[in-house]
Amino acid sequence: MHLSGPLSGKWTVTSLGLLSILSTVFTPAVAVKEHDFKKCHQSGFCSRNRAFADHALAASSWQSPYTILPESGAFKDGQYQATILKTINDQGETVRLPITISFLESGTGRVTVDEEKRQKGEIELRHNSKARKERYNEAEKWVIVGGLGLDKKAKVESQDKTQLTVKYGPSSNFEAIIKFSPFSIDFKRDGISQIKFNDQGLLNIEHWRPKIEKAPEPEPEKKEGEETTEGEQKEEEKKEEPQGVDESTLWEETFGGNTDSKPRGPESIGLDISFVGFEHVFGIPSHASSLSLKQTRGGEGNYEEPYRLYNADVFEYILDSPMTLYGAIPFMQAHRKGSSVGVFWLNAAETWVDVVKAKDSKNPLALGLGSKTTTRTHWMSESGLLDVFVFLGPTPKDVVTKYAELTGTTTMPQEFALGYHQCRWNYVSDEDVKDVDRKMDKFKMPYDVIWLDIEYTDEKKYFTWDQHSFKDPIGMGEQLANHGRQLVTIIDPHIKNVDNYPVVAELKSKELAVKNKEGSIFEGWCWPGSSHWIDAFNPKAREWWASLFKYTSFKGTRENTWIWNDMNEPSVFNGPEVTMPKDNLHDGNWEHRDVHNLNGMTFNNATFHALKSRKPGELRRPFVLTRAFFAGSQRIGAMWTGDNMAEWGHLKASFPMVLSQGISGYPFSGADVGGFFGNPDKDLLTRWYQAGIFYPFFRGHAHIDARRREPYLMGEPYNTIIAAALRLRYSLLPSWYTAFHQAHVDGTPIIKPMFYTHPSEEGGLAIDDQFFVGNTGLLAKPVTEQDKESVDIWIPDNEVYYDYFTYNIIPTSKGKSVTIDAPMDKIPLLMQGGHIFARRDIPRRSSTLMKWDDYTLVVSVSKDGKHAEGDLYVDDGDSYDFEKGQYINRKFVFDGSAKTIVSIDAEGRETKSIKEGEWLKKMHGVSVDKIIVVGAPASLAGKKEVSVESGGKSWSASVEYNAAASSGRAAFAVIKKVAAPVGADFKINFA
Ligand code: NBV
Repeated sequence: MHLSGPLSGKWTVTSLGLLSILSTVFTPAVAVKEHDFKKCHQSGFCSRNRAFADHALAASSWQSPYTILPESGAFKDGQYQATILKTINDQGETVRLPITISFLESGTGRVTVDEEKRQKGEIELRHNSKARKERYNEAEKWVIVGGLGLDKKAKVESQDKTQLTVKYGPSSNFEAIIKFSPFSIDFKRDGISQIKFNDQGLLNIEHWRPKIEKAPEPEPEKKEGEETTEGEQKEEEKKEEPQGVDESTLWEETFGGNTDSKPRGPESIGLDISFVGFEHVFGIPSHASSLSLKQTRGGEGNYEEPYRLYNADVFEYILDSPMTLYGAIPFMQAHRKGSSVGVFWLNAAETWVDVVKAKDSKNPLALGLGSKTTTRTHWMSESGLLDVFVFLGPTPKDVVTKYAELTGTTTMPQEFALGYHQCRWNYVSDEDVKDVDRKMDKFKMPYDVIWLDIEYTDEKKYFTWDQHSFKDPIGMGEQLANHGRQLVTIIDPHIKNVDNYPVVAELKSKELAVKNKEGSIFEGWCWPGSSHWIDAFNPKAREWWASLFKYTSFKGTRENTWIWNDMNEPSVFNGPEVTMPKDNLHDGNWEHRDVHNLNGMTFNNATFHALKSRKPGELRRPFVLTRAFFAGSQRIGAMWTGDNMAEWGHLKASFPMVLSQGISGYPFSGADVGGFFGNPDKDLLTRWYQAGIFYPFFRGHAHIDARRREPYLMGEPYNTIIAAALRLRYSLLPSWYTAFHQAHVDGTPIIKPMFYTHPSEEGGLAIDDQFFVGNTGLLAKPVTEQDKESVDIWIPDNEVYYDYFTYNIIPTSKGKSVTIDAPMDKIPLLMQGGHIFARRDIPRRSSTLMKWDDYTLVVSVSKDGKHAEGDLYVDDGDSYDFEKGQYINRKFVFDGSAKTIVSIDAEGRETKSIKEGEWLKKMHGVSVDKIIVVGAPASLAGKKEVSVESGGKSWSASVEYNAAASSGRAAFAVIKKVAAPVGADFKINFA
């Protein structure tokens, strides 16, 4: 049986039986069916929380029903613990919500609210469900890897009956003013409010309650044409709970023919978080939206819907939309000139976020002059704890690094993973793969990895091969290895429910699959037809999963085989919103509802660990790609933005998306080059390659129905142009790797938006189509529009900017845009003065084959001619030996006054102190061999040679100096045959 073209309606199938079943449960689509996914009003808790907000904001006398019992509070060792009382009815009945406010050593604040179990309100499951009767409290276990140490120096500065003020943070300049009644918190830095919780009174913790079956009230009889009077309306409102709850959505909910049994009833949490004086908020990926988030409660140019975070298989997604996509990171940064702050909402349930911006002017006569905008956000999650981290900056980098301290940083990748990946659904046989491999060579197009989509398997049974088409996977792997290349095979979480498939037999017999609400194995539909899903929350399931990847188990794989995890939202064709029923059960009897957004990460994590144990004694960095993700997924591998389309709009949308990933702690990201669905024309594909070389994860991919589009098929001049783009990526790989290392160290984004690099320049805060690459000073703005032959690049500062290719000095002015010509064969790329970055210039087939090549340094001298500096980080790109000091981390400094270029250890390590392993020893033979000085000082003019000193020896290197040209080209010098070992200190003297 063989399926192809399943989503376009063009089913070719050898088993009509399966086809007819599948097509009834999963109808082919042309574009995302928006109506397959909920809008806020179709999600009970979202609409209730929005209604709650409307009610609260409309009523002038609204008072939030949450009060801290002052006598319940105690502050100890950096932590304040108390009980919040929530008044739940007019009779003054209350429920108790324990609150913990932690002040962490890093200066991060954390507010956690749980619900106390009560005798009376003790949760009674309404159905025969085995679901756990607690608010989900294990998200932390999956997400947080550090930074929870309490700040013992945090202290109560003042306290009275109404409030408590805690001083904390690195210089005790942070403050949390906790008001008791109604409960609210004002987070200040240097005495100025930055973030406020419950300032609008939208805190809403839907307490557990028994369901009281009410007999339907008879409608009061009305005469024809009679309308409800205002007075009657008010009476109606009074009958509701003080919070204005609409009870119709509290219990069972049905959407698209699926009913969610909701055994625990309503239990959502909602909170307003105001960013005081901030006009821009960023983050909460993934959405096909702008980097600076839009308002979501209507009005011109705004969305009507909140941003939604509910991992889903939203193929052919629409652009400029707050609709949910495949992954979720509930982290938000707010930024204005002089301040950056952020919050991390640690909750893995379905979440919606409303964003509203309001001008607040202290002086009503100021007519808006001098008024500030405050962004008010409203967070709503379906279940679980209220658990929010607060970062007070003050810089974007501070916010990002503090977030990374909690959730971890980008995994240090396999070096090959930074090269180009060639994918399609599907390469049809091992011969096909080998042919593509040869053709890429023939057309001199470097690439590192070729990918196999689901059709390589025997009827979608993972860990098997289609014996007819892939007769010799090992031979295929060997050819790739001989060219320094890798293979990635797809493994999805749905396991085909069929006889004679040992994988499913074990999954069942060992009871390692996700269960349905009754506690029996969950069965749903996906590519293989009837399937079960591994429950990677279960440690035993992860252990078993690891056993499947051993070279001896997954036959046909070898050292250069790696894994792609798709469909792990999880995608369930016949499930609600194409995913799993929320009342399904995971390990520990947690409902799927509680953990949905974590699900994909746990599966991806299981695969990551499986790859680490494929062979005893072999400890290499795994490479895994995931589609679904959550906060923390950055520690595992790369993600991509899913099933985009071969349209210019999708190319353009990819940059805000990738930038958003980067500032949300998960920079190892990219979009399918060429667009997954459809057929890009040659211009679009070429522009997409020129743009894709700037995605941290750079992969071309195509749908099974799309025409073949390997880059060499484009013909001239496109082939040459694409090959040049690929070469540019490859020559800059040392700088990309260095940027990845920085991301690994502290969570720094790999490509950086203007607000991040130039936080004080208001004109750049919303720009999301240009970016700097790592610390190279390379400023790129890919062409993303049809027939465009120029781009306008916004210039953030007074530095000099050189064209990357011509060395022309670009006439720029700070805060203004400059037009750069960009005919089809030109990539708009500028070099900001003041940087040094490394390249490897020898063209080769793959990154692996460049391993021992010498380096070129490019020095782009600052405007004043005096300075440039940069870094280079190198390690073996494969093992974990870098954790034991087996790496090279250099800092290069050009000093125009001293007339020197030096290389020193970036961390001040004594080279001799490192016991060198094999790789480091071999690196003695690798040099910095060429240095190109752009904006070269006059002291290099007329020089034929300069002296090089290293390791107590000195020698000379030759110089070619080119004076500035009337065309605008800067003076530049090429220093050749430098022969300075890359791992050692050196000094070049051009006095
Ligand atoms: O495995 C097939 C595809 C894959 O090519 C794509 O990249 C994924 O995002 N997969 C989705 C399943 C179905 C796509 C319509």
